[in-house]
Amino acid sequence: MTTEIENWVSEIASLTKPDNIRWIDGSEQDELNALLVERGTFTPLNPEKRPNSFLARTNPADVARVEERTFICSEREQDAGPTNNWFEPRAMREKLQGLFDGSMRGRTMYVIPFSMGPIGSDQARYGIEVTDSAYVVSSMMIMTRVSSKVLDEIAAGSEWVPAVHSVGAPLAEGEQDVAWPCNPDVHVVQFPETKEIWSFGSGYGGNSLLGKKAMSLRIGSTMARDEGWLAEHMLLIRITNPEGKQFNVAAAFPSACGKTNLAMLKPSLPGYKVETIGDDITWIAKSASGKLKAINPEYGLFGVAPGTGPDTNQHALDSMKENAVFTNVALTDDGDVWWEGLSEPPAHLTDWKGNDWTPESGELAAHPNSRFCVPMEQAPTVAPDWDRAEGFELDAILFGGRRATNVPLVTESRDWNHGVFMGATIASEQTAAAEGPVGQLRRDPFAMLPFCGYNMADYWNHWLNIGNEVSNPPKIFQVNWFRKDENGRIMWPGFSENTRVVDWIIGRLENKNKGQATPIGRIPATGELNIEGLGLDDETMQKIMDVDSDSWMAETEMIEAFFDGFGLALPPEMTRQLHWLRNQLELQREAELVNN
Ligand code: OXD
Ligand code: MN
Repeated sequence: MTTEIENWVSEIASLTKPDNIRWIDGSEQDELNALLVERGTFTPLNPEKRPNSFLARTNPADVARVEERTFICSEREQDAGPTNNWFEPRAMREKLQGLFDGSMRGRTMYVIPFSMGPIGSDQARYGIEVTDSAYVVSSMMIMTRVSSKVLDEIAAGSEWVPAVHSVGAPLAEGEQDVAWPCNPDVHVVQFPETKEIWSFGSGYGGNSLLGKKAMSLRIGSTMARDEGWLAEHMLLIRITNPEGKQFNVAAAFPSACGKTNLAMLKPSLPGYKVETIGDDITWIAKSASGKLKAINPEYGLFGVAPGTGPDTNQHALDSMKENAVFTNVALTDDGDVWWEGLSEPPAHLTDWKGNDWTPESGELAAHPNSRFCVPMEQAPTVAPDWDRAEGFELDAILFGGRRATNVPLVTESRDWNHGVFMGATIASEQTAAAEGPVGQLRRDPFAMLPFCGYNMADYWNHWLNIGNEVSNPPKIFQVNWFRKDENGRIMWPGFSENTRVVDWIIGRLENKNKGQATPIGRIPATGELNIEGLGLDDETMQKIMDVDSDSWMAETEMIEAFFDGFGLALPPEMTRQLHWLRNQLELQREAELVNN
């Protein structure tokens, strides 16, 4: 072990003042789970129903990522950009010193060496998280590769990211602990220049499992900018078509927009196979052959439970049959888990807050952001070689959002730069994964709004550069499963039937489908999308694919206003793309006038 790490650990310990320090090597899972049961943090589930699985109930105030308490502390405010909460680094350090001073009193400080990516891969990056939460240690063991081998890699000269986490609930002498200690003064802080993470107050997922959003995306994106790669909020799958050809596809969707479902897609068309490589985060680098190659830096799934059922994602259900940690779902009377969307509601449950629940209660039994956490290997769809060190060369990148209007089922970008424009302008109706009003449209560029560790406009510029530096970049598409008709009904059946969209995309990659040019990109030509057996009439298909010049013209106004927020940092290419789009819409409008 390096003295650098030892010194850092003692420095954090003298600040936080834990009762003791425990170095974790990855072998402690069972012991910690037993401890969590003893403390009441974990409720063991019925082993006959779900072996070696547990339910955690958080404090009802600690249930989601807290974006307004997430800070990017770069030296210059403009380097955080208008979409991040910037805080002056020295002032933040002072604040953190106050918050963390004595914050681990009465607790054990765990030291977790972890790797994002296969240990030893040139795409892997290492971190050390210290935390006073055994729940965090147990979850980190599922979500990352926790191993003392990481210390060897660091000793051999690899860089590492220091990550400090405390629930912020010191225990006085003899004070009884609560099942879910936390502190309302949540701070999730990233220092991009020194590549450090400090998180205080929350034990919940993205706030406390610091390998995930904090390291793999916020700090990851700044490492990627500096080192010439991309750290993305994307799933990663390998698709085999009926001819046996394989295609690697990454896809970015805002949180809770069906990413896990696509990652484990159960194909509805015969002869297709979809294998899961990752469900949330993808790191993309340039490959020697002029393509982009990708890995999943994570080691487990941390998926939203509600809405997961036999019809929507049987594969996800199969992944959590055992060795699963559930957070904030409901408990059945026979010691198993339940959430809205799993099945018909049972007559009685214990809800996510620990209260009695019946269908008449008029409340959700599971929190809408409740989660399941399982090792990646348990996904029945996992690619046998999912964690190969060399990664997967990308054939296509998809951008999605939850759009009731305007955005067709699938659109292919004209080229890389247009694809970056598509990624920059995706929007989604707000979901439950973050705090805030559900249902409002929010622009979520690259699904990275809460996760980009630097100025979003500089990030777009980085994307433009990366694609133009390789000879054979992936093709970029935009998809939208969620378009609604005038009665507010989602028109496309979605889920397994999204295979049909994948099928069209592959047809484009193979140059078998021609598509049809529109001002916003290429959509399927009539008859190209296989809708056999779906019972969708021509009129509905027309509405699903429609590109309406007037409402798109209005959308360009919104995009322009959004872009204006980035001031001079906005890459001129984005403005050029916007002008191009407007010209095309004008032309379409004129053609419509002539035709009518
Ligand atoms: C997640 C998220 O937890 O995006 O993956 O919020
Ligand atoms: Mn996510």
